[in-house]
Amino acid sequence: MPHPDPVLRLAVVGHTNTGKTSLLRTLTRDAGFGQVDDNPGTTRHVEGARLLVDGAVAVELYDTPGMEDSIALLDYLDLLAPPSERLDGPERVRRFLQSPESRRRFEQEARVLQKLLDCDAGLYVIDVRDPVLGKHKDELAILASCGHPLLPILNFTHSRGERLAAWREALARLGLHAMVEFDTIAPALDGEAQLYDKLAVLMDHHSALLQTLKQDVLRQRDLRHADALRLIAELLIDVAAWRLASLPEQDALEATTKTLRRQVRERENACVRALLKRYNFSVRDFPAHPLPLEGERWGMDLFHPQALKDVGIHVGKGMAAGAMAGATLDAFTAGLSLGTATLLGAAAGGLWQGADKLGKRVLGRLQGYQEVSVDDAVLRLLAVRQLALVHALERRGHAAQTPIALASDDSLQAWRRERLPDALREARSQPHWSSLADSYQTSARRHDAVQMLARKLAQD
Ligand SMILES: Nc1nc2c(ncn2[C@@H]2O[C@H](COP(=O)(O)OP(=O)(O)OP(=O)(O)O)[C@@H](O)[C@H]2O)c(=O)[nH]1
Ligand SMILES: [Mg+2]
Repeated sequence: MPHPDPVLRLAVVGHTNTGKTSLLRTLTRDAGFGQVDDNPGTTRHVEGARLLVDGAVAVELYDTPGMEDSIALLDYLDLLAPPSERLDGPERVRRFLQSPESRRRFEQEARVLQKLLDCDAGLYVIDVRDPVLGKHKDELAILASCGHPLLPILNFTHSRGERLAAWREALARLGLHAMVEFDTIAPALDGEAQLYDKLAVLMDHHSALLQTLKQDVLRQRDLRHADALRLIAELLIDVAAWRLASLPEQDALEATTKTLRRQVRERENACVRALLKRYNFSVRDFPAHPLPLEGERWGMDLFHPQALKDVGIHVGKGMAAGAMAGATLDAFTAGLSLGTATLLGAAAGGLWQGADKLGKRVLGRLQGYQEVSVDDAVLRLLAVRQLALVHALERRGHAAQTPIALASDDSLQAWRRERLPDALREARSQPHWSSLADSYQTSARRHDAVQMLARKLAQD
């Protein structure tokens, strides 16, 4: 038996406007692939894309123009190769491809059939909102005659008016029993895995490659998830540890709080951008999140007590309202044991700039400064929001055209109500753990805290 070609070639075929280009976008995680439009006849030429495993090409996917006039084409095929000649499917298609009409009236269809002949299999994309019509049956008959496996991809499964049952029955009557539901806008979490599994059943020769591809897809998904949780954990540690010194007068405290809020918003914003990037989406996908971030988002400011209440986070009596909302005046005392006399001595000796940051804080406290930090409730809101974003990103296909909308639901109760995780509580007393601080230092303990927090986030 000849050794199978190590690269699997798949033609994405189907009626016009069923979401073929959209399927390519979602499978390649590339929202910039090809042209997608509500109008039929958008894709006019065959265009390829590749799926890599460990840097090597595993699959070549080809987007093709939509089939439009299959009823007439089937008649023409019957004319070119009457049944009495008993040509088989691929022979009939080849004869058509040599005919003059393949360069004129049926130019689009010829491109599709040529590509499908060249490939190992076809993914036949169906808009399951369409009624099953004669044109679809003729189209399938012609495509099937190319002699390669066809896997129907049932698209638009989340749309109203889907006719899944009718399509399943019609496909079975045409001898197509394996099929997969795959909504290109909102595929199931294991949608790709299912697609490659089904394809492996149809393609014995390539089943090992398809299994490798499937495992890789699952591994990449896990890696993205772990990275996302680490990004959120970093954000939370940075914000929990962050504190600003302020003179104790109300004006000064309010001004410091304003600065603190701006910095925390910017830090959250950086996390949002990093998450979008990790999932191959762009900031355009999330315009609800104005960039750069100012003021209100998700309908409500991060520091507004109502924003916290709206997502079910308990706001203690201690949390200030108005200009001080979301900020906590800290009664922080750790570090005093360092020896304030030494520090005072260092400052007096002109070593202020060089003095350890912790020392400066202690010094500041001794001189009547206050420390402003972020309220627990704000940390809870940050965690809930970022987890909601990850949830949305993991369920979004790269064909999606509408902005990401975050669902508000009752999940993540732990983050709303329970005691904050130990890692965050510890961060409170470690100002140099915040990457916002000049004194920021990476350390094994901070690293462990991020890991612990990421594990906690994974439980939600
Ligand atoms: N709601 C929803 N819309 C979809 C889905 N798949 C595709 N669309 C939309 O359907 C329209 C057509 O999608 P395309 O990917 O351009 O379809 P196509 O089959 O490549 O079209 P042609 O190239 O014209 O044959 C676009 O507006 C898509 O955004 C889906 O699963 N759900
Ligand atoms: Mg297209």
